[in-house]
Amino acid sequence: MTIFKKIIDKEIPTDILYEDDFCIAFNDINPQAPIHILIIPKKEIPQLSLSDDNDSELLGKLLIAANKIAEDHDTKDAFRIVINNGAKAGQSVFHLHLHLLAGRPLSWPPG
Ligand code: DGP
Repeated sequence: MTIFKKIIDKEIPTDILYEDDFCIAFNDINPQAPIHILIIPKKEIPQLSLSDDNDSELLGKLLIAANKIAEDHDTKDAFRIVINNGAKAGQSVFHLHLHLLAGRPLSWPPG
């Protein structure tokens, strides 16, 4: 079981910033920007590449949740969504999650 599943199950107390039937969101423990929020599905999908057509609605819901969370944080017009897929791409927790980054200039290309 991943640490994120324990957060979903409320086994590890975490300040939940957003929750609906599909996902929860909370601050990243190691923020890379003034706003760095993780949006995670309640369904256990280890990484994006292991999702399939049955997850289409869920994946859309995650992005719509990101919009709402960005709006709640007054950063609707300037945020970045990142999904690290696989250890070589920087994924360290194997429960699918979106990083929502905002609150500072975000350069491109990313590292
Ligand atoms: P990634 O490297 O893409 O798998 O991102 C995992 C992120 O999860 C990383 O930025 C740090 C964060 N993180 C890991 N463990 C915890 C935790 O227990 N609580 C919170 N809030 N964030 C965590």
